[in-house]
Amino acid sequence: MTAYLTDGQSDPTVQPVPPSVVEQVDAADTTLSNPKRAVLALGSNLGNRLETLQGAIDALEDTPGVRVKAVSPVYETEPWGVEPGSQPSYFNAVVVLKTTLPPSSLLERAHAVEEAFHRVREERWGPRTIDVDIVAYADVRSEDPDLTLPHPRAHERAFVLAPWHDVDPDAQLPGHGTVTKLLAAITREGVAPRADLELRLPE
Ligand code: A4P
Ligand code: MG
Repeated sequence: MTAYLTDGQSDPTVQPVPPSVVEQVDAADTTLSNPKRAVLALGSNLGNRLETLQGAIDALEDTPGVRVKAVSPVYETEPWGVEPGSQPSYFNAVVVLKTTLPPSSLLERAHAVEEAFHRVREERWGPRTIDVDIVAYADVRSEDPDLTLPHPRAHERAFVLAPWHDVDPDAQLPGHGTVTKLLAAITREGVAPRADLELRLPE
């Protein structure tokens, strides 16, 4: 309290805070104390794939409002959706995050991480230094083409489901059931664990 204000007098320079603003601030506080769980899939098939995956994980951890809670084993996988032999193989991994960012900000951050690793978009499903996809964000469902949740192809991709299952055997893909059940229904052909490689959980 400033010395020249006597008890009972209010400072005439202070504007009352409208109730709508108080509500917004309170809602933001709830978000901060209530981080959401998000699952991201990382894929790289150009350059130093392991180094790039680790760099992307470290960059995610360096994001305010993001904590990387788990990092999966690395899988070497045949490119999906393209002519066999037309692209180098991928390294794929999954990370589990706790985040106070809303889904749209998390996607922006994912794109910023892709740009930091010089990802060039020339063709759909083209080779890339890094792809960062949001597989799931809490139990949010969205049909928005800019951010479809869960990721529209995650349920049929062993290169996403196998590493996710490794770090969270009880995981559920919203709207699709357990990852265990989804994995049992698809082939793991072309999706090989690389036990000789390891990604670090940032400290
Ligand atoms: N977008 C919509 N929903 C999401 C989401 N949940 N997460 C939008 C991330 N992005 C999402 O993505 C295209 C647009 O999708 C973006 O504008 C974004 O707003 P992109 O990363 O620019 O392009 P892309 O990755 O080539 O296209 P797409 O359709 O996302 O491809 P996928 O399905 O991610 O497939 N084979 C192996 N073995 N391993 C791989 O990792 N990855 C792909 C890419 C193909 N084959 C692969 C792998
Ligand atoms: Mg993508």
